[in-house]
Amino acid sequence: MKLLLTGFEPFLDFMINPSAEIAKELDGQQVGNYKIISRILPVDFSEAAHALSRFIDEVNPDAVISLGLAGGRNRITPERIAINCNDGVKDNRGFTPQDQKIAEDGPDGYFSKLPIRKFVQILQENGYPAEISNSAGTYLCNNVMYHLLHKMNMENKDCPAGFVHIPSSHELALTSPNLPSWSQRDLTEAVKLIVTCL
Ligand code: PCA
Repeated sequence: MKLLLTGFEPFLDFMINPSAEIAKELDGQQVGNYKIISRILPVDFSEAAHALSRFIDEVNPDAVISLGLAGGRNRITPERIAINCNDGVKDNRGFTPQDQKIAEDGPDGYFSKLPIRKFVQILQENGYPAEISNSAGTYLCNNVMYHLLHKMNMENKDCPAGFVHIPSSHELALTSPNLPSWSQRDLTEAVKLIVTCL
């Protein structure tokens, strides 16, 4: 079976995006039941969802995990819910949305279709700090999670799909002070572990 794994390009003052590094490292690997196929998404409100949709149509995955950096969080945080709202700081094209709906006729929110409780359990059992997050924010990560689940819903696809935020890597913390950070190797191992839960 195929798993589409997405990461994001760097954004704001974050010179490296460890979510993209994980995606690149795992691309082509067999993990548990899944062959991982990775793609990188732009931090761009007008493009990210189109890119994601194209990747899903191209790969036709049996599961989708999207990853993003939550700079400042010290643990892996599988997201419980995406909300129908774009708002935030500027994206990589300089666009700053305010109080915008993501899908005019879409529901207010979508719950993750990933086993997020199992993710937290397996991570903790293996010594990786993890916690369910009840807000993916209103920036690109929420936007991509919402679009992912909206697409699955509209196309009647019932497969594991959702979003996981990851903390900073040490490499990123070197250039962005005051960020709690993990080794890139631990970040990648943690993502491999959650894939084995599917
Ligand atoms: N994190 C941002 C967008 C890109 C990323 O990696 C977010 O949490 O919305």
